[in-house]
Amino acid sequence: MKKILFKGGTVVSSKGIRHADVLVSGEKIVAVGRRLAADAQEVDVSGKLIFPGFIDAHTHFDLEVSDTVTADNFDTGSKSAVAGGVTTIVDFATQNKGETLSDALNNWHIKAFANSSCDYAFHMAVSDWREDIRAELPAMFEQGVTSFKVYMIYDAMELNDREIYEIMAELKKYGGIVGCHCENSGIIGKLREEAISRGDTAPANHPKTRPDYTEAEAVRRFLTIAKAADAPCIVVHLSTAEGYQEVIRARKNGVKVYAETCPQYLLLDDSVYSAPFDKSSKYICSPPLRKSEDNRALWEALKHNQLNTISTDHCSFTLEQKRAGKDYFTKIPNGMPGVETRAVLMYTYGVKKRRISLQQMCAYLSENPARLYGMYPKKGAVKAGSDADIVIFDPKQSGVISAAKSHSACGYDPYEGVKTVGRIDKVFLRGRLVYSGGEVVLEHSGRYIARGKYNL
Ligand code: DUC
Ligand code: ZN
Ligand code: ZN
Repeated sequence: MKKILFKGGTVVSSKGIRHADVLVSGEKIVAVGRRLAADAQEVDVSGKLIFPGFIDAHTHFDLEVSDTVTADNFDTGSKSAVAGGVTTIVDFATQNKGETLSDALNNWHIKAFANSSCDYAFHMAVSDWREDIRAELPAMFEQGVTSFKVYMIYDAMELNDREIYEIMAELKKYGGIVGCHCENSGIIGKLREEAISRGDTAPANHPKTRPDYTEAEAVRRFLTIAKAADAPCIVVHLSTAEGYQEVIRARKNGVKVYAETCPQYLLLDDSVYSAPFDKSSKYICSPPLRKSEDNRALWEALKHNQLNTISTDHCSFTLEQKRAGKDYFTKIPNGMPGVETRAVLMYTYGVKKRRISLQQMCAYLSENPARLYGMYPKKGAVKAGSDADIVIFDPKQSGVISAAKSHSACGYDPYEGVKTVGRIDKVFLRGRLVYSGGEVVLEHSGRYIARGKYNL
């Protein structure tokens, strides 16, 4: 069995940082400690940080939506992931109306199989709740799908409160957990119609027709449903201070609620939407970018460990695809890339700006998603027995984000020109070097990860 000994690095976990060597044998970490010696290939990592491979628990690769398909499929999306230090993604297998959950899961296995350069798992997005779907749930757990997503808005994927309640109550029986896209569909739908009929068709109308209270109301309603069903739940891509207040309120009322945010809700704001179409359309995502006060409130929440994960909602479309909405903002496909830049952005604008600690960065990007999505300690830890998913991070390097260097098929980067501190130096996936020197050096070695039940 091939052995690798990482010598002289600083190992990061949610509990602390320590100088330690890491010994890997085959696919596993076998020892972490001072002055380890072994008959192994030595990798000098002095001056570098060793993180457990990052997990992005919110990606949309190869998703058909808005009459098109995302620019990134599992091939390009997963290469972009490993270039960002991500060794595991949890993508959303998405049920189309009329399909079974097994259809959706099979479709996602076909999309990912032999195409992914990082390990992958699936949540199941339920879009069509029927009695035969209820009967299928045990089979999902048997196949390692233990978390589910519901949408309160989004064309054909939208469910009503009763359906969401039924899904939550049913999944509770199996130890499942439900994440929700929380936006008020009725109000937003009407505001969009009114904007178009007034002739307000430019991208700037996207955030105006999705005001912060439409997220807060939906968060509150979702958490009320969770309380009624007495079920644990996740608010995904939380974007507003008001929505955050609803999370805190529900926790005080005994609701077991986890919350995810994304770099775009921490670092970007809605001022970008006043730019000309080719610039502003790049930032059209749902929920939209918010105000700098919202950014600040979410950083503060992270500082106090009140949020649980930072994922990306990577859902990329090229500028050509975005131009489908050049006459009507409602036709712009929603989403932006992010899987490649998350870690370095969180290091630069989180850790270096002292908004979060290095340990918190590790928790939000690796350990917490591993626990929340039933993969810990196989994933999310640099510990004896864990998969040897390892990020060697060089804190002394700096860089500038540029689409020209990106591995995504998106063609642009929302953070183009942004200066960063720290660099992903090398990435190991189950003991094999997959990324080094700015290149993906081993393609398509990702495997499906059947997950256990949530445990955070
Ligand atoms: N939001 C987006 O912007 N794109 C895909 C799904 C989502 O929730
Ligand atoms: Zn969503
Ligand atoms: Zn999403």
